[in-house]
Amino acid sequence: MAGGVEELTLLGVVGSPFLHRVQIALKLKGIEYKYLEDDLNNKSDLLLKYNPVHKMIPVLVHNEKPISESLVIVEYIDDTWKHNPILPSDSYQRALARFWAKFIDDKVTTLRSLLPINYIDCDWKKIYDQICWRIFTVIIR
Ligand SMILES: N[C@@H](CCC(=O)N[C@@H](CS)C(=O)NCC(=O)O)C(=O)O
Repeated sequence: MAGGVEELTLLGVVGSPFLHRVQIALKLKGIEYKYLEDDLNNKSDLLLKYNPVHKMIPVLVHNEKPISESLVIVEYIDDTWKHNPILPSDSYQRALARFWAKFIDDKVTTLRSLLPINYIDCDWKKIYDQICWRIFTVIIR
């Protein structure tokens, strides 16, 4: 917003690694924002309005314009506020950074899908065995 006050709101849920990724980017840039905690069991109208495709947090709303997908948000932050760059300036190094970010995303999602919804009362030994096996199959692929 040229010359105006920036309005920055972040929708999230405490404990989400995807939210933390965005929060770290904003912290590195020293940018102030308003945080709104959502409830994934009862998603807010704001979340459904701003991320109608995936209905997932995090969503960054910059001057009424919503951006979703944590990696897309981090790149938007880096593009919009140029100080303290997050991605390297060299295009090959940037490609590598994107490669590893995507790699981590894919693996986190794969591992998370193994966790039961009610993981407090689950059989941890069984879960541990499944995760080890899954990591093994990913590595040898
Ligand atoms: N690829 C997305 C993943 C975001 C994601 O998985 N968010 C979870 C919380 S950690 C969510 O909103 N889940 C709600 C749902 O699946 O309905 C990103 O990087 O932002």
